[in-house]
Amino acid sequence: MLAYIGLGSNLHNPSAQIENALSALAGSDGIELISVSSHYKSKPLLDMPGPNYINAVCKIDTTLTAIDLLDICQSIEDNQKRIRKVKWGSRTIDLDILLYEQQVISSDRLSIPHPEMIDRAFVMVPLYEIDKEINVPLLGPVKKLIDRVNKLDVKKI
Ligand code: A4P
Ligand code: MG
Repeated sequence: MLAYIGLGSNLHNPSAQIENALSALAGSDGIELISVSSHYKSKPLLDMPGPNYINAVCKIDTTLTAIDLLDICQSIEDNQKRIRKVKWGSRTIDLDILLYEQQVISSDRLSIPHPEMIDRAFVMVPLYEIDKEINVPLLGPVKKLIDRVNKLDVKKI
């Protein structure tokens, strides 16, 4: 199954946190890392207090189900000492499953496509960088959706 994962960090050397999480994903059973975007810098959403974020998106090929993939993502977050305090608060690492094939999933633990992805430049710009031909189920081709976000909100680093 092809899946796309968004990575974000704004604490404790964010670029290193992202590289670390990518290595952990690549080293997980049932996951093959296919491609990774550049790193992008942006301000916290809604002008929340805290340092700037670094974000990236990766494409994987996986034999895991979406829920098993979420378990892996959350264990990587835990290993990198992510502490969940405030919704949208600063974090060492956040892994969001953006897309899982063309599946639409809506359960207690999982919403795919990730509900806010299409409004976030820090997701759509790196996603478009690595794959210009994909479709977001129910919402349409990334090629069109990319025009919804302000590309100036993110800076490639
Ligand atoms: N969950 C549901 N669907 C998914 C999915 N597709 N992928 C559930 C991953 N998790 C999913 O997530 C809470 C719960 O969402 C999980 O238990 C899982 O079952 P969380 O990461 O523990 O909590 P959170 O941080 O409060 O929520 P979330 O949704 O990850 O936060 P956001 O909306 O991603 O916002 N600004 C910039 N510039 N860059 C950023 O990356 N990130 C955030 C976090 C805020 N501002 C930002 C950035
Ligand atoms: Mg998350």
